[in-house]
Amino acid sequence: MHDTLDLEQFLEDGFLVVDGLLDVSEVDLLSRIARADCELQRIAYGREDADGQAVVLSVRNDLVDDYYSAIARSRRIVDPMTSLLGDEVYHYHHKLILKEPRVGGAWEWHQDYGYWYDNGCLYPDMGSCLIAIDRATKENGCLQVLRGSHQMGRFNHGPIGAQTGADLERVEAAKARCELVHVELAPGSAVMFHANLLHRSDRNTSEHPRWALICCYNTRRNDPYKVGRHPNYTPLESFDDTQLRDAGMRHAERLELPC
Ligand SMILES: O=C(O)CCC(=O)C(=O)O
Repeated sequence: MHDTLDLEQFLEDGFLVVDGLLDVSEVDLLSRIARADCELQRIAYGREDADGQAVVLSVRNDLVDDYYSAIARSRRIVDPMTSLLGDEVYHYHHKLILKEPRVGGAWEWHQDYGYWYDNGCLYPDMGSCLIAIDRATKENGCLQVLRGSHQMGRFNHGPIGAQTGADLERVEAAKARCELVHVELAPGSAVMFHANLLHRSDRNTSEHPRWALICCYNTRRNDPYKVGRHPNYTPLESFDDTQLRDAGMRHAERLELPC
């Protein structure tokens, strides 16, 4: 993960796929925890796409003693993110995307920096790691990206449905120049992507759910100049594999799940 080739690829494409970031038992535990987690359902909310179909998500700014937070702290993500973004990273927030069969809405074209710019982040030196909980395919609305579009800088963003989307005239021009990639992922595999990468996803028209955990990071030197919707710089204690496993077991025990 840390060799020069991967970094060059990330700088060129704006994203990097990491197969098997979580192994089969780890992602199975994540899936069981998320599906048994009433609190997750309680705080989840919908954001309607341009056609009025809602995509459901649950966002958390704080790191607590649970499996989602432990994954966000995992060195398997934090170390490569540090290399890819070229600075110490801190946890900006994490979220679960709950795209349900037949009803899960689309995400309109956007850049995450389009969302985060107004939070006082002066640089686009930010990134996310999307980890597939369920297999992500074209049919269930996997992430789509425009390869290399992060090099175009930030587009203007405005309302589309109940979401915030990138200027569609510019998106069309970007589509004519950049390859559209459907990022299909096996459960446990991940894609790390730059905050200026244009991305979207389709509605889930399939019979299969498409849940994912997205961990978002900001860099230390990009500490927001004002208080925004997500945290300012806070040193991130990263976790080794034992700490990750132990956090998963504690979370499963609290939910009374067999580990
Ligand atoms: O999971 C997806 O389809 C996209 C989510 C996304 O783009 C976001 O949360 O900013």
